[in-house]
Amino acid sequence: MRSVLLTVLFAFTAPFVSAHPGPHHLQTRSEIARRAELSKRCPGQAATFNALRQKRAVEKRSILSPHGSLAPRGINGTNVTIYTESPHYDTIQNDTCVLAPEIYAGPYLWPRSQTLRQDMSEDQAGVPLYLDIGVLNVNTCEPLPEVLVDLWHCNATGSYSSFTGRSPDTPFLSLLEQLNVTTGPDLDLHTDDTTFLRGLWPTDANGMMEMKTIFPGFYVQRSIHIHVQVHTNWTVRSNGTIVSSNTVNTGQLYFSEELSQQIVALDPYASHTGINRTTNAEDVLIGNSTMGTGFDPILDVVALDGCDVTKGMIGYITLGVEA
Ligand SMILES: *[C@@H]1O[C@H](CO)[C@@H](O)[C@H](O)[C@H]1NC(C)=O
Ligand SMILES: *[C@@H]1O[C@H](CO)[C@@H](O)[C@H](O)[C@H]1NC(C)=O
Ligand SMILES: *[C@@H]1O[C@H](CO)[C@@H](O)[C@H](O)[C@H]1NC(C)=O
Ligand SMILES: *[C@@H]1O[C@H](CO)[C@@H](O)[C@H](O)[C@H]1NC(C)=O
Ligand SMILES: *[C@@H]1O[C@H](CO)[C@@H](O)[C@H](O)[C@H]1NC(C)=O
Ligand SMILES: *[C@@H]1O[C@H](CO)[C@@H](O)[C@H](O)[C@H]1NC(C)=O
Ligand SMILES: *[C@@H]1O[C@H](CO)[C@@H](O)[C@H](O)[C@H]1NC(C)=O
Ligand SMILES: *[C@@H]1O[C@H](CO)[C@@H](O)[C@H](O)[C@H]1NC(C)=O
Ligand SMILES: CC(=O)N[C@H]1CO[C@H](CO)[C@@H](O)[C@@H]1O
Repeated sequence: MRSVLLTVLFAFTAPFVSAHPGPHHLQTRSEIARRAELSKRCPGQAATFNALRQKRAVEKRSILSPHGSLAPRGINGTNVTIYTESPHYDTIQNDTCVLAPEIYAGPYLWPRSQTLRQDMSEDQAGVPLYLDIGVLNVNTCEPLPEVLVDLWHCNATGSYSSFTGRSPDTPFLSLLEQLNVTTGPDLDLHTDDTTFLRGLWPTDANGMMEMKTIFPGFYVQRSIHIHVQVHTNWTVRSNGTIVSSNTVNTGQLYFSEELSQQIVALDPYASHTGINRTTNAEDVLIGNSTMGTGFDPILDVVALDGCDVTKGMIGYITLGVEA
Protein backbone atom coordinates (compact mmCIF):
# COMPACT_ATOMS: atom_id res chain seq x y z
CA MET A 1 0.00 0.00 0.00
CA ARG A 2 1.37 3.36 -1.01
CA SER A 3 1.37 6.13 1.53
CA VAL A 4 1.14 9.83 1.17
CA LEU A 5 2.59 11.98 3.89
CA LEU A 6 0.44 14.88 4.89
CA THR A 7 1.00 17.64 7.37
CA VAL A 8 -2.08 19.02 9.04
CA LEU A 9 -2.44 22.21 10.96
CA PHE A 10 -4.29 21.58 14.19
CA ALA A 11 -5.95 24.66 15.57
CA PHE A 12 -6.36 25.14 19.27
CA THR A 13 -7.98 28.46 19.80
CA ALA A 14 -10.83 28.82 17.36
CA PRO A 15 -14.36 28.86 18.75
CA PHE A 16 -16.60 25.83 18.78
CA VAL A 17 -19.14 25.71 16.01
CA SER A 18 -22.25 23.81 17.00
CA ALA A 19 -24.32 21.52 14.83
CA HIS A 20 -27.25 23.05 13.06
CA PRO A 21 -29.38 20.31 11.61
CA GLY A 22 -31.31 22.11 8.93
CA PRO A 23 -34.89 21.73 7.85
CA HIS A 24 -35.79 19.03 5.42
CA HIS A 25 -34.83 20.69 2.13
CA LEU A 26 -36.01 18.95 -0.97
CA GLN A 27 -34.56 20.16 -4.22
CA THR A 28 -36.48 21.86 -6.96
CA ARG A 29 -36.73 20.16 -10.32
CA SER A 30 -34.70 22.88 -12.03
CA GLU A 31 -31.93 22.50 -9.45
CA ILE A 32 -31.86 18.74 -10.03
CA ALA A 33 -31.70 19.30 -13.78
CA ARG A 34 -28.93 21.86 -13.38
CA ARG A 35 -26.88 19.50 -11.23
CA ALA A 36 -27.50 16.63 -13.63
CA GLU A 37 -26.03 18.77 -16.40
CA LEU A 38 -23.06 19.64 -14.19
CA SER A 39 -22.54 15.96 -13.48
CA LYS A 40 -21.87 15.34 -17.18
CA ARG A 41 -19.60 18.26 -17.79
CA CYS A 42 -16.25 16.72 -17.06
CA PRO A 43 -15.86 13.27 -18.69
CA GLY A 44 -12.49 14.08 -20.31
CA GLN A 45 -11.12 15.59 -17.13
CA ALA A 46 -12.38 12.62 -15.17
CA ALA A 47 -10.22 10.39 -17.37
CA THR A 48 -7.22 12.63 -16.77
CA PHE A 49 -8.02 12.53 -13.08
CA ASN A 50 -7.85 8.75 -13.24
CA ALA A 51 -4.51 8.78 -15.06
CA LEU A 52 -3.13 11.02 -12.34
CA ARG A 53 -4.29 8.58 -9.68
CA GLN A 54 -2.51 5.71 -11.34
CA LYS A 55 0.74 7.65 -11.48
CA ARG A 56 0.52 8.61 -7.86
CA ALA A 57 3.65 7.78 -5.92
CA VAL A 58 4.68 8.32 -2.35
CA GLU A 59 4.87 12.03 -1.93
CA LYS A 60 5.50 14.37 0.88
CA ARG A 61 3.73 17.62 1.17
CA SER A 62 2.28 20.12 3.53
CA ILE A 63 -1.43 20.61 3.15
CA LEU A 64 -1.61 23.51 5.51
CA SER A 65 0.88 26.14 6.42
CA PRO A 66 0.43 29.51 8.06
CA HIS A 67 0.57 31.13 4.63
CA GLY A 68 -1.03 28.32 2.64
CA SER A 69 -4.34 28.76 0.91
CA LEU A 70 -6.16 26.62 3.47
CA ALA A 71 -4.74 28.18 6.62
CA PRO A 72 -7.38 30.41 8.17
CA ARG A 73 -5.83 33.68 9.28
CA GLY A 74 -5.21 34.17 12.97
CA ILE A 75 -5.64 30.56 14.04
CA ASN A 76 -3.04 29.37 16.49
CA GLY A 77 -1.90 25.90 15.61
CA THR A 78 0.83 23.35 15.29
CA ASN A 79 1.70 20.73 12.70
CA VAL A 80 1.08 17.05 13.21
CA THR A 81 2.13 14.38 10.76
CA ILE A 82 -0.49 11.91 9.62
CA TYR A 83 -0.36 9.14 7.06
CA THR A 84 -2.91 8.44 4.41
CA GLU A 85 -3.46 5.24 2.51
CA SER A 86 -3.87 5.60 -1.21
CA PRO A 87 -7.27 4.73 -2.60
CA HIS A 88 -7.54 1.22 -4.08
CA TYR A 89 -9.76 1.68 -7.06
CA ASP A 90 -8.09 2.09 -10.43
CA THR A 91 -10.83 3.36 -12.68
CA ILE A 92 -12.91 6.47 -12.38
CA GLN A 93 -16.47 7.18 -13.39
CA ASN A 94 -16.90 9.84 -15.98
CA ASP A 95 -20.13 11.03 -14.37
CA THR A 96 -19.97 12.63 -10.98
CA CYS A 97 -22.33 12.95 -8.05
CA VAL A 98 -22.74 16.69 -7.69
CA LEU A 99 -23.13 17.90 -4.14
CA ALA A 100 -24.91 21.12 -3.38
CA PRO A 101 -24.91 23.48 -0.41
CA GLU A 102 -28.66 23.24 0.09
CA ILE A 103 -29.08 19.47 0.32
CA TYR A 104 -30.43 18.12 3.57
CA ALA A 105 -27.74 17.04 6.03
CA GLY A 106 -30.26 15.32 8.31
CA PRO A 107 -30.86 15.33 12.07
CA TYR A 108 -27.81 13.13 12.71
CA LEU A 109 -25.26 15.70 11.58
CA TRP A 110 -23.01 16.04 14.64
CA PRO A 111 -19.69 17.78 13.94
CA ARG A 112 -18.30 17.41 17.44
CA SER A 113 -18.11 13.63 16.96
CA GLN A 114 -16.67 13.68 13.45
CA THR A 115 -12.97 13.00 13.83
CA LEU A 116 -9.99 13.09 11.52
CA ARG A 117 -9.10 9.48 10.69
CA GLN A 118 -9.07 6.99 7.84
CA ASP A 119 -10.78 4.15 9.65
CA MET A 120 -14.06 5.11 11.26
CA SER A 121 -15.38 1.60 11.85
CA GLU A 122 -14.25 1.43 15.52
CA ASP A 123 -15.66 -1.81 16.92
CA GLN A 124 -18.79 -1.89 14.80
CA ALA A 125 -19.72 -5.26 13.34
CA GLY A 126 -20.55 -5.40 9.64
CA VAL A 127 -19.18 -6.01 6.17
CA PRO A 128 -15.97 -3.98 5.65
CA LEU A 129 -16.36 -1.10 3.22
CA TYR A 130 -13.56 1.07 1.88
CA LEU A 131 -14.94 4.32 0.53
CA ASP A 132 -12.75 5.56 -2.26
CA ILE A 133 -13.80 9.08 -3.07
CA GLY A 134 -12.63 11.53 -5.69
CA VAL A 135 -13.61 15.19 -5.60
CA LEU A 136 -13.83 17.25 -8.79
CA ASN A 137 -14.47 20.95 -9.13
CA VAL A 138 -17.31 20.92 -11.63
CA ASN A 139 -16.69 24.53 -12.59
CA THR A 140 -13.10 23.93 -13.71
CA CYS A 141 -13.29 20.12 -14.12
CA GLU A 142 -10.09 19.87 -12.06
CA PRO A 143 -9.59 17.55 -9.06
CA LEU A 144 -9.99 19.34 -5.75
CA PRO A 145 -7.00 18.60 -3.50
CA GLU A 146 -6.95 19.38 0.24
CA VAL A 147 -10.69 19.53 0.73
CA LEU A 148 -12.06 17.79 3.78
CA VAL A 149 -14.47 14.92 3.10
CA ASP A 150 -16.83 14.39 6.02
CA LEU A 151 -18.71 11.08 6.28
CA TRP A 152 -21.28 9.64 8.67
CA HIS A 153 -23.78 6.79 8.62
CA CYS A 154 -25.68 4.41 10.89
CA ASN A 155 -24.40 1.06 12.11
CA ALA A 156 -25.50 -2.38 10.95
CA THR A 157 -28.71 -2.17 12.99
CA GLY A 158 -29.55 1.44 12.19
CA SER A 159 -28.10 3.47 15.10
CA TYR A 160 -25.99 6.60 14.73
CA SER A 161 -23.19 7.30 17.17
CA SER A 162 -23.92 10.23 19.50
CA PHE A 163 -27.61 9.33 19.07
CA THR A 164 -27.51 5.79 20.46
CA GLY A 165 -30.36 6.60 22.85
CA ARG A 166 -32.71 7.08 19.88
CA SER A 167 -34.51 4.10 18.38
CA PRO A 168 -33.75 3.56 14.69
CA ASP A 169 -37.32 2.32 14.37
CA THR A 170 -39.12 5.48 15.53
CA PRO A 171 -40.31 7.69 12.65
CA PHE A 172 -38.75 11.15 12.80
CA LEU A 173 -42.01 13.04 13.36
CA SER A 174 -43.09 10.64 16.13
CA LEU A 175 -39.75 11.21 17.82
CA LEU A 176 -40.22 14.98 17.68
CA GLU A 177 -43.71 14.53 19.11
CA GLN A 178 -42.47 12.26 21.92
CA LEU A 179 -39.83 14.82 22.84
CA ASN A 180 -42.18 17.76 22.36
CA VAL A 181 -39.73 19.56 20.10
CA THR A 182 -39.97 21.00 16.62
CA THR A 183 -37.45 20.76 13.81
CA GLY A 184 -35.26 23.78 13.11
CA PRO A 185 -31.69 25.03 13.32
CA ASP A 186 -31.46 24.37 17.06
CA LEU A 187 -32.81 20.83 17.01
CA ASP A 188 -30.52 18.70 19.17
CA LEU A 189 -31.41 15.03 19.43
CA HIS A 190 -28.01 13.75 20.54
CA THR A 191 -27.79 11.48 23.57
CA ASP A 192 -24.07 10.75 24.06
CA ASP A 193 -20.50 11.27 22.79
CA THR A 194 -19.86 8.06 20.87
CA THR A 195 -18.08 8.57 17.53
CA PHE A 196 -18.38 5.29 15.60
CA LEU A 197 -18.94 5.52 11.85
CA ARG A 198 -18.12 9.22 11.69
CA GLY A 199 -14.93 10.43 10.08
CA LEU A 200 -13.14 13.21 8.24
CA TRP A 201 -10.21 13.03 5.90
CA PRO A 202 -8.74 15.46 3.34
CA THR A 203 -8.29 14.69 -0.33
CA ASP A 204 -4.71 14.27 -1.50
CA ALA A 205 -2.95 16.20 -4.26
CA ASN A 206 -4.97 14.25 -6.84
CA GLY A 207 -8.30 15.02 -5.21
CA MET A 208 -8.68 11.51 -3.76
CA MET A 209 -9.34 10.19 -0.27
CA GLU A 210 -10.13 6.84 1.31
CA MET A 211 -12.11 5.93 4.41
CA LYS A 212 -12.54 2.50 5.94
CA THR A 213 -15.92 1.78 7.44
CA ILE A 214 -18.63 -0.89 7.36
CA PHE A 215 -21.60 -1.26 5.04
CA PRO A 216 -24.40 0.73 6.73
CA GLY A 217 -27.62 -0.77 8.00
CA PHE A 218 -30.99 0.93 7.75
CA TYR A 219 -33.33 2.95 9.89
CA VAL A 220 -36.93 3.96 9.60
CA GLN A 221 -38.19 5.64 6.40
CA ARG A 222 -34.79 5.82 4.65
CA SER A 223 -33.02 3.59 2.20
CA ILE A 224 -29.44 2.64 3.06
CA HIS A 225 -27.24 5.70 2.66
CA ILE A 226 -24.09 7.49 3.73
CA HIS A 227 -24.05 11.19 4.45
CA VAL A 228 -21.24 13.22 2.96
CA GLN A 229 -20.12 16.81 3.17
CA VAL A 230 -17.13 18.39 1.49
CA HIS A 231 -15.55 21.33 3.27
CA THR A 232 -13.42 23.54 1.08
CA ASN A 233 -12.16 25.93 3.77
CA TRP A 234 -11.59 24.18 7.06
CA THR A 235 -9.50 23.66 10.20
CA VAL A 236 -9.54 20.87 12.78
CA ARG A 237 -8.96 20.95 16.53
CA SER A 238 -6.32 18.98 18.41
CA ASN A 239 -8.90 16.23 19.00
CA GLY A 240 -9.48 15.97 15.25
CA THR A 241 -12.94 17.56 15.08
CA ILE A 242 -13.71 20.32 12.65
CA VAL A 243 -13.52 23.88 13.95
CA SER A 244 -15.11 25.87 11.23
CA SER A 245 -16.19 25.51 7.70
CA ASN A 246 -17.66 28.29 5.63
CA THR A 247 -17.97 26.26 2.51
CA VAL A 248 -19.88 23.04 2.81
CA ASN A 249 -21.35 20.88 0.09
CA THR A 250 -23.72 18.15 1.19
CA GLY A 251 -25.08 14.95 -0.28
CA GLN A 252 -26.02 11.34 0.37
CA LEU A 253 -24.57 8.25 -1.26
CA TYR A 254 -26.53 5.07 -1.91
CA PHE A 255 -26.04 1.44 -2.93
CA SER A 256 -27.78 -0.63 -5.55
CA GLU A 257 -30.88 -2.42 -4.34
CA GLU A 258 -29.39 -5.75 -5.34
CA LEU A 259 -26.30 -5.18 -3.19
CA SER A 260 -28.35 -3.95 -0.23
CA GLN A 261 -30.49 -7.08 -0.36
CA GLN A 262 -27.40 -9.26 -0.39
CA ILE A 263 -25.85 -7.51 2.61
CA VAL A 264 -28.91 -7.09 4.84
CA ALA A 265 -29.53 -10.84 4.56
CA LEU A 266 -26.33 -11.34 6.62
CA ASP A 267 -25.85 -10.97 10.35
CA PRO A 268 -25.80 -8.58 12.13
CA TYR A 269 -27.89 -6.66 9.57
CA ALA A 270 -30.51 -9.41 9.50
CA SER A 271 -31.08 -9.06 13.24
CA HIS A 272 -32.79 -5.71 12.61
CA THR A 273 -36.37 -6.94 12.36
CA GLY A 274 -38.37 -4.17 14.06
CA ILE A 275 -39.05 -2.36 10.78
CA ASN A 276 -39.03 -3.21 7.10
CA ARG A 277 -36.16 -1.69 5.13
CA THR A 278 -37.08 1.19 2.83
CA THR A 279 -35.82 0.44 -0.70
CA ASN A 280 -34.20 2.98 -3.02
CA ALA A 281 -37.41 3.00 -5.04
CA GLU A 282 -39.40 3.98 -1.94
CA ASP A 283 -36.97 6.56 -0.59
CA VAL A 284 -38.15 10.15 -0.98
CA LEU A 285 -34.73 11.78 -1.00
CA ILE A 286 -33.03 9.46 -3.47
CA GLY A 287 -36.04 9.84 -5.76
CA ASN A 288 -35.45 13.54 -5.72
CA SER A 289 -31.77 13.10 -6.57
CA THR A 290 -32.06 10.76 -9.49
CA MET A 291 -35.40 11.11 -11.21
CA GLY A 292 -34.82 11.08 -14.94
CA THR A 293 -31.62 13.06 -14.70
CA GLY A 294 -28.60 10.81 -14.94
CA PHE A 295 -27.29 12.34 -11.73
CA ASP A 296 -25.72 9.35 -10.01
CA PRO A 297 -25.42 9.05 -6.24
CA ILE A 298 -25.06 5.24 -6.29
CA LEU A 299 -21.65 3.96 -5.25
CA ASP A 300 -19.88 1.67 -7.69
CA VAL A 301 -18.81 -1.38 -5.73
CA VAL A 302 -16.10 -3.98 -6.27
CA ALA A 303 -15.37 -6.93 -3.98
CA LEU A 304 -12.09 -6.58 -2.07
CA ASP A 305 -11.09 -10.10 -3.05
CA GLY A 306 -12.42 -9.63 -6.58
CA CYS A 307 -15.33 -12.01 -6.16
CA ASP A 308 -17.30 -11.90 -2.93
CA VAL A 309 -18.69 -8.54 -1.72
CA THR A 310 -19.92 -10.09 1.52
CA LYS A 311 -16.25 -10.44 2.58
CA GLY A 312 -15.63 -6.74 2.07
CA MET A 313 -15.84 -4.21 -0.71
CA ILE A 314 -14.63 -0.95 -2.11
CA GLY A 315 -17.26 1.67 -2.84
CA TYR A 316 -16.16 4.18 -5.37
CA ILE A 317 -17.62 7.56 -6.32
CA THR A 318 -16.58 10.91 -7.74
CA LEU A 319 -18.15 13.88 -6.00
CA GLY A 320 -18.59 17.07 -7.94
CA VAL A 321 -18.37 20.30 -6.01
CA GLU A 322 -19.07 23.76 -7.31
CA ALA A 323 -16.05 25.52 -5.88
C1 LIG B 1 -18.92 7.45 -19.79
O1 LIG B 1 -18.11 6.38 -20.22
C2 LIG B 1 -18.87 5.36 -20.90
C3 LIG B 1 -17.93 4.22 -21.17
O2 LIG B 1 -16.71 4.69 -21.65
C4 LIG B 1 -19.51 5.94 -22.17
O3 LIG B 1 -20.26 4.96 -22.78
C5 LIG B 1 -20.39 7.10 -21.74
O4 LIG B 1 -20.92 7.72 -22.89
C6 LIG B 1 -19.61 8.13 -20.96
N1 LIG B 1 -20.53 9.13 -20.45
C7 LIG B 1 -20.25 10.43 -20.55
C8 LIG B 1 -21.27 11.33 -19.95
O5 LIG B 1 -19.27 10.85 -21.08
C1 LIG C 1 -11.80 30.67 5.05
O1 LIG C 1 -12.18 30.78 6.42
C2 LIG C 1 -11.53 31.82 7.09
C3 LIG C 1 -11.85 31.71 8.58
O2 LIG C 1 -13.24 31.62 8.81
C4 LIG C 1 -11.97 33.14 6.46
O3 LIG C 1 -11.34 34.21 7.13
C5 LIG C 1 -11.57 33.13 5.00
O4 LIG C 1 -12.04 34.31 4.37
C6 LIG C 1 -12.16 31.93 4.29
N1 LIG C 1 -11.63 31.86 2.94
C7 LIG C 1 -12.39 31.65 1.89
C8 LIG C 1 -11.71 31.57 0.57
O5 LIG C 1 -13.61 31.52 1.99
C1 LIG D 1 -0.84 30.45 20.73
O1 LIG D 1 -1.11 29.66 21.87
C2 LIG D 1 -0.08 29.72 22.85
C3 LIG D 1 -0.40 28.68 23.94
O2 LIG D 1 -1.78 28.68 24.21
C4 LIG D 1 0.01 31.15 23.36
O3 LIG D 1 1.05 31.24 24.32
C5 LIG D 1 0.34 32.08 22.20
O4 LIG D 1 0.35 33.43 22.61
C6 LIG D 1 -0.70 31.93 21.10
N1 LIG D 1 -0.29 32.69 19.92
C7 LIG D 1 -1.15 33.41 19.19
C8 LIG D 1 -0.58 34.12 18.02
O5 LIG D 1 -2.34 33.49 19.48
C1 LIG E 1 4.02 23.68 9.69
O1 LIG E 1 4.55 23.20 8.49
C2 LIG E 1 4.85 24.23 7.56
C3 LIG E 1 5.27 23.57 6.26
O2 LIG E 1 6.22 22.56 6.50
C4 LIG E 1 5.93 25.14 8.14
O3 LIG E 1 6.18 26.20 7.23
C5 LIG E 1 5.41 25.73 9.43
O4 LIG E 1 6.41 26.52 10.04
C6 LIG E 1 4.99 24.65 10.40
N1 LIG E 1 4.34 25.25 11.55
C7 LIG E 1 4.62 24.89 12.78
C8 LIG E 1 3.87 25.60 13.85
O5 LIG E 1 5.45 24.03 13.05
C1 LIG F 1 -13.46 17.71 20.55
O1 LIG F 1 -13.37 18.94 21.20
C2 LIG F 1 -14.58 19.70 21.19
C3 LIG F 1 -14.30 21.05 21.81
O2 LIG F 1 -13.65 20.90 23.03
C4 LIG F 1 -15.67 18.93 21.92
O3 LIG F 1 -16.88 19.65 21.92
C5 LIG F 1 -15.88 17.63 21.23
O4 LIG F 1 -16.85 16.85 21.92
C6 LIG F 1 -14.57 16.84 21.14
N1 LIG F 1 -14.83 15.67 20.34
C7 LIG F 1 -14.19 14.52 20.53
C8 LIG F 1 -14.58 13.39 19.63
O5 LIG F 1 -13.33 14.39 21.38
C1 LIG G 1 -25.58 -0.28 16.83
O1 LIG G 1 -25.53 0.71 17.83
C2 LIG G 1 -26.46 0.49 18.88
C3 LIG G 1 -26.36 1.67 19.81
O2 LIG G 1 -25.07 1.79 20.33
C4 LIG G 1 -26.14 -0.84 19.56
O3 LIG G 1 -27.10 -1.09 20.57
C5 LIG G 1 -26.17 -1.95 18.54
O4 LIG G 1 -25.77 -3.16 19.13
C6 LIG G 1 -25.24 -1.64 17.40
N1 LIG G 1 -25.39 -2.64 16.38
C7 LIG G 1 -24.44 -3.54 16.14
C8 LIG G 1 -24.71 -4.51 15.05
O5 LIG G 1 -23.41 -3.58 16.78
C1 LIG H 1 -44.52 21.20 24.79
O1 LIG H 1 -43.71 22.37 24.64
C2 LIG H 1 -44.47 23.57 24.64
C3 LIG H 1 -43.54 24.71 24.28
O2 LIG H 1 -42.26 24.51 24.82
C4 LIG H 1 -45.15 23.73 25.98
O3 LIG H 1 -45.92 24.92 25.99
C5 LIG H 1 -46.05 22.53 26.24
O4 LIG H 1 -46.59 22.61 27.53
C6 LIG H 1 -45.27 21.23 26.10
N1 LIG H 1 -46.17 20.10 26.18
C7 LIG H 1 -45.91 19.03 26.92
C8 LIG H 1 -46.92 17.95 26.86
O5 LIG H 1 -44.89 18.93 27.59
C1 LIG I 1 -43.14 -5.74 6.72
O1 LIG I 1 -43.80 -5.96 5.51
C2 LIG I 1 -44.65 -7.11 5.53
C3 LIG I 1 -45.18 -7.35 4.12
O2 LIG I 1 -45.72 -6.18 3.60
C4 LIG I 1 -45.77 -6.89 6.54
O3 LIG I 1 -46.60 -8.04 6.61
C5 LIG I 1 -45.12 -6.65 7.89
O4 LIG I 1 -46.13 -6.33 8.83
C6 LIG I 1 -44.13 -5.50 7.83
N1 LIG I 1 -43.42 -5.43 9.11
C7 LIG I 1 -43.31 -4.32 9.79
C8 LIG I 1 -42.52 -4.40 11.05
O5 LIG I 1 -43.77 -3.26 9.40
C1 LIG J 1 -38.36 18.19 -7.71
C2 LIG J 1 -39.12 17.02 -7.24
O1 LIG J 1 -39.47 16.14 -7.99
N1 LIG J 1 -39.35 16.98 -5.94
C3 LIG J 1 -40.07 15.87 -5.35
C4 LIG J 1 -39.24 15.29 -4.21
O2 LIG J 1 -39.98 14.27 -3.58
C5 LIG J 1 -41.22 14.70 -3.02
C6 LIG J 1 -41.85 13.55 -2.28
O3 LIG J 1 -41.86 12.41 -3.08
C7 LIG J 1 -42.13 15.24 -4.11
O4 LIG J 1 -43.32 15.74 -3.52
C8 LIG J 1 -41.41 16.36 -4.84
O5 LIG J 1 -42.19 16.79 -5.89
